[in-house]
Amino acid sequence: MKEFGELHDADPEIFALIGDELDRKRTGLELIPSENFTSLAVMEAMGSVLTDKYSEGYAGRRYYGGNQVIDKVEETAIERAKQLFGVPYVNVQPYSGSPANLEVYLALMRTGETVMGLNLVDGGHLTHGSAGSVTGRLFNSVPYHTKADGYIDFEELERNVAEQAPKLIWVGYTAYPRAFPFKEMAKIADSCGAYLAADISHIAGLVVGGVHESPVPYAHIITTTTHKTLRGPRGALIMVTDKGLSKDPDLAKNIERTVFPGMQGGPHNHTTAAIAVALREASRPEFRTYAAQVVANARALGDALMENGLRLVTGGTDTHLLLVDLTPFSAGGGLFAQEALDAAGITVNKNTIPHEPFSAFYPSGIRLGTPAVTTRGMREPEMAATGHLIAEVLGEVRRYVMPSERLERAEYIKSFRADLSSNARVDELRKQVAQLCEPFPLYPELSFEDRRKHS
Ligand code: DSN
Repeated sequence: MKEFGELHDADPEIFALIGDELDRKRTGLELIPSENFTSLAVMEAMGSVLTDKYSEGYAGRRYYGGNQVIDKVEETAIERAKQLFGVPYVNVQPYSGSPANLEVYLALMRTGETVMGLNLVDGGHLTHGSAGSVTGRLFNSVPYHTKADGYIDFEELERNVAEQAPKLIWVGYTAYPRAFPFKEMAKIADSCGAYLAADISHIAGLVVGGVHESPVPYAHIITTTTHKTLRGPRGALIMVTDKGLSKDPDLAKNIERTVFPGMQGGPHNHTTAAIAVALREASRPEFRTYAAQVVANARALGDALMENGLRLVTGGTDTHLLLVDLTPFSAGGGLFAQEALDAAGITVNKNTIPHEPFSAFYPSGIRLGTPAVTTRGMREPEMAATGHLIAEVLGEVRRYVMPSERLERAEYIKSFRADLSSNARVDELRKQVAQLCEPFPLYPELSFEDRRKHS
């Protein structure tokens, strides 16, 4: 039993809050597709003495003394990542996905050069050139889009590529429920000599688990966060492929210099160690079973949602992720759906849908995924039950329609929240959610709960 006694005594306030978060997770369905539950081994590495050490530089080339052990930790993480993904170069130091992606730009491009990534509203990532991100301000961003059916519009992309000759094209998405089209994107990037960077943050676990095609033969550079389907700590990797090194033999060196000293200081060694642990876990045969179940669960959840009358963007999924289109009953209704589901113990996020008809701030969809519930041990029968519960909760709020008049929205949302807090059916559904979770105990070894009761 891990009782966190030191934390309990030193800071009862934070101890209690961590206990509250554990309760929330234990009694609810975690369906945010970019979240997962790490192993206790990963958490132990994160909570280790490695957090105390400064180690700017790279193994054998550090600016501080005392890095003999840290060098081995970092080399272990690098070696495991190289093996697992099948690439010749890996940098394990990026603090997280957004810095990793910015480091790719800064290694490859001068400001003002052209980048193409999927439009944010259509399922792309902020760092792929969106206006709100520094990547959209430093570089000339010409986004590509999805068609009304939710699939990528390759014709538009090919036209723009021929006209604009981008330096960098991103393939990789945060709200795209279909297989990432590495081969098609490589053909387009190669046609104009652009670098192709695959951001596989969402699907890295599916790639190493053998249920999604690998970008390695197609991309020059691959970035990924380590905490999504890969089930590691919050961190990131930048990889260079053989294709990347053939295009530019200095690519790995440039990435390395850009990460440190270009953008970052001391690496987070506790995270590096936890990444190494997660990579070892992901190399086991059980992880392949896990990855296959993530996709099977997403399909089962999608089927259940559709059987219960909900519409999915593209009509389904190839991955861990589903996008529900709420427009049949509530354009702009993502907020109502997210908050009602939250009240019922089902965690999702409101999300834009392709050709979003309302607004990016009040979007018309919700995004769901199965990595966390699959880690918890849930399978198709639980996904069928989850789909039914989601449809029931949404049924409770489908009468709410976001006012098109901006000034009316705050009052309308306030009254929605008041109604929701007294909705007895949502309370009842919350109990059913907790019952569904009960046979799948989460972190049973952690005893925050008991200590909190006795404190
Ligand atoms: N915030 C992540 C996601 O939820 O997809 C992307 O950075």
